[in-house]
Amino acid sequence: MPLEIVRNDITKMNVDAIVNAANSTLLGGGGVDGAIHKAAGKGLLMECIKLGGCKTGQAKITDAYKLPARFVIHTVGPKWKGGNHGEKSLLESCYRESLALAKEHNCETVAFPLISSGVYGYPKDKALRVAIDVISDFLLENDMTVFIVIFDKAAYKISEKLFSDIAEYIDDNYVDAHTDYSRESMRMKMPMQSVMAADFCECRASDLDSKLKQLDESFSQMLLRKIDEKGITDAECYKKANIDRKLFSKIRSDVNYKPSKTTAIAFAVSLELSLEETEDMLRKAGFALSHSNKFDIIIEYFIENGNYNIFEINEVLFAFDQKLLGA
Ligand code: AR6
Repeated sequence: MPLEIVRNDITKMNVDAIVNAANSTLLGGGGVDGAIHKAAGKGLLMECIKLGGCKTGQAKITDAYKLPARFVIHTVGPKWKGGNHGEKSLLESCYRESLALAKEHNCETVAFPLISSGVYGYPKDKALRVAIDVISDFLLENDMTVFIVIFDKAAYKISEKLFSDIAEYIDDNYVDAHTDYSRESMRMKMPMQSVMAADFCECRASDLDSKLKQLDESFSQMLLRKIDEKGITDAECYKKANIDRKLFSKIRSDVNYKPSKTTAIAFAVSLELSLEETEDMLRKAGFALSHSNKFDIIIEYFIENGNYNIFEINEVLFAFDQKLLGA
């Protein structure tokens, strides 16, 4: 998945580069900066001393010493002063500059903390939005896997309004899973062997043969047809779906490819399919949307509201502890 939101300690991330939310001296501090310096060891500070500081919105790169990563990219986020002092564009610049440095050093995987959202006081939901917007724009043009590392999920929240809208939508639509369970167990009580035997007798071999010849369009065929109908390129489609190129090529070349449910939905979202079309596409991959689980209801909420921004959907799925869309 090109952009992933994960919960972790960034010093543990096994990636090409981790990004440090530093201060303009680059000589260490508290928060994530302190944790990175502590885990990397003295060598990092020695190299940072030679850099001569860094301006807000800019970034500099060093080795990562004892960290599992290869590089540390140090960037200086803005201090939050109410939002009218250019904080947003400075924060955007932190992400852009860091990504440019990562690209220059051929990094394939990069992990960011939520820059400025701790000591510097940038509201976490706004900081996350900036991170997602800049990174997803970058990924439209570049192949890289980028992680946004959320450290303290308790403190992290999506916008109150969106959260409560979705919570309400889930309340309205959530069917107690027990209903499904009891239906399922009823079905299991049927004498399966006799049902199967009877079915088989009724269906002679030649019937079966002709039925097999009338196979419906497969998932992969529908996906390629929809890409053509929408007049978009393959790359536009898989990037908007947060799917990497290799997986897309696999699907393209295998007419019978069976995607995971999250991959199938990611494509439906990137193609901006209606709910009905989404269900059709899911059926082709052997899945359905139901009101028995939160994941499906959240997806339905976004499609019904015509919001096809996969990164926003993932932000909400993350907040509700659900699997994210993409590969
Ligand atoms: N892994 C991932 N994220 C972390 C970790 C960690 N180990 N530790 C904290 N965070 P902050 P800032 C999160 O304060 O706001 C320093 O003293 C944290 O929950 O580290 O940019 C510098 O030297 C928060 O969401 O950075 C500067 O003086 C995010 O990282 C100043 O703080 C950023 O919090 C920079 O402040």
